[in-house]
Order: sequence, then C-alpha cells, then structure tokens
Amino acid sequence: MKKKLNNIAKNTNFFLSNLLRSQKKTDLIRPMTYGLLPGGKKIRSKLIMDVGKIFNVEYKKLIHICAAVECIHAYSLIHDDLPCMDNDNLRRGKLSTHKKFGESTAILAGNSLLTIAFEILSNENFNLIEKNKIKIINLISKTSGHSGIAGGQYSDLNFEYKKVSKKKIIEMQIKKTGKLFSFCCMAPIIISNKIKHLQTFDKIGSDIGLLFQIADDLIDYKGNSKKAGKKTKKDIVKGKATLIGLLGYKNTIEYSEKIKKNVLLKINKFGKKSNDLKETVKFILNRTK
Ligand code: GRG
Repeated sequence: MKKKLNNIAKNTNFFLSNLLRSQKKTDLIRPMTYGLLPGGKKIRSKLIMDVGKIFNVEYKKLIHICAAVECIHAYSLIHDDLPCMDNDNLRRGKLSTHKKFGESTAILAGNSLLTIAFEILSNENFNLIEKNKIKIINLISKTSGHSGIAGGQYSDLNFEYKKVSKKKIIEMQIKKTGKLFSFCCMAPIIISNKIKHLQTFDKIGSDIGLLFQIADDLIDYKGNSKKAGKKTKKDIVKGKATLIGLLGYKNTIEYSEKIKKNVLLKINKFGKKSNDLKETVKFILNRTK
C-alpha cells in the first residue's frame, strides 16, 4: 500500500509542478506552490486511481481529477489554518502558509488554488466528452461550496463548545470531509459511463470520508505531533464537536470498525479489481499521520 501511495503521490506532484511551472509567473505562485507541494499523503488521489481501476478508466484522465482534487484540498488546508478558522501554525511538517507568507497572501493563494482546479478540469487536455466534463465540474462545485466542504467547515466552527448530537456531528463531518471523498469515488464512474453505480459509490465515498475524519480525530486525541506533522491534542482545548468527545474512545473505535466492515462488504462485490480500494480503506482507518 505505502509503495502504491508513494507512486501516486509522485505522479500527482509531477503533474502539479508542471502545471504550476506552465502558469504565468505571478507573485502568488510561490505561496501557492508552498501550500500545495510537496507534502500531503495524496490519499484522495489514491482513491481516484483505485475506483478508476475498478471501472477501467485510463490514467491520463484520472490524473487530471487527482490534480484538481489536490488543489481544492490544499486550498481548504491553507484556509483551515488561518487564525479566523482553526489557527494552526504547523501543516505538513512545516509552517502553515499564512505563517510563512502572511494572512492576506495565504487567503489569495488559497483562492487561486481553488480556481486552478477548475482550470484543470475545463482544460482541453482533459479529454472527455463534453457532457461528462460538465457533470464532473458541476459535482466538484457542489462538493466544495456551502452544501459541502465550506458548509461543513462552517458547522465545525459553529459547533465549538456546544453540545451537539451524533447525527449532527456525522452530518458535519460528511460535508467537511466526506463529500470530497464521494467526489473522488464518483468522478471515475462518470467518466466510464457506469452511472448505475454512482449512488453506491457516493455512499462508499462518504463512509470512507467519515472513517478518514474519525482517524483524524483519533490522531488528534492520542497521536504524536511530530509524526502527524501538525499540532495534536487541540480538539479538547478548542471544544470541537467530535465523535470521540461524544461517544468516548472505545465506542468510537467500535463504531468505525462497523462502518469499515460495511464499506468493505460493498466494495467486495466488485471482485479482484477492488483489492486496491479495500487496501486504501484499511489504511485510512489505521493511519498515524
Ligand atoms: C475548500 C471549498 C473549500 C473551502 C474552505 C477551510 C475550509 C473551507 C474547509 C476546511 C476543511 C478541512 C480542512 C477539513 C479537514 C479534512 C482533513 C482531515 C484534512 C487532512 O487531510 P490529509 O490528512 O492531509 O489527507 P494531507 O496533508 O496528507 O494532504
């Protein structure tokens, strides 16, 4: 798994550095590059490749999706670290972008990474039939905005120091993290025109996102800051609404094992070609960074 993930990370980074190199040399390119590269596990890219394998989608198409997703993800991290959001000084083992370049620059570099994602997907080199291209751009737009990542982040901040139900925490985490994972699972299906599987993979993606977020909360709860490349043990101090906070450590682990089992069962139906995806799901829950 580690080897496959490193390989995908290398290929995605290669695509992204070429893309940045081909851009006009503006003053924002340096902070954008800093927030985007290198670093980052590229787990979302791995998911895209894994689902692409199940539905026989060619690499040349998938890598554009990976690059666009990693730009949006990097943007969300840059903004997430800002003082008005989660106020973190450390990200991917180095100073967060606003600490290195200042707040206004970090905001603008983040915004520019968001728009570059759409530049990638609307580029003619991303060679898809127009109908599918529009479907993908439409889906990633919904994923990123008020009913997805941005909306989830709003709830996350809004729930601080409040008593929040399990249902509401799960809803928040699915928006903040799960929607982008769903997009990663759905985009290869749109490309391959196997639309009847879309709903199943929407749910598989949001469940994987939930597992990913639970693992993130576990890392915060008992993880090592040096290993994680970011500050840990912040959630309690910040009064964050998390499943561990609500259910306790043991129950959260039990809950996540149940979700994992269900997801693996669903994926199993796709036979041998789904082995990489199954591996990724297991990795996501057991990760330490
Ligand atoms: C992106 C549209 C958009 C809006 C910005 C700030 C914000 C609104 C959203 C924050 C969302 C956020 C940061 C969710 C947390 C997801 C998460 C656990 C990130 C860590 O992901 P990893 O571990 O990071 O994959 P690496 O560094 O490995 O890439």
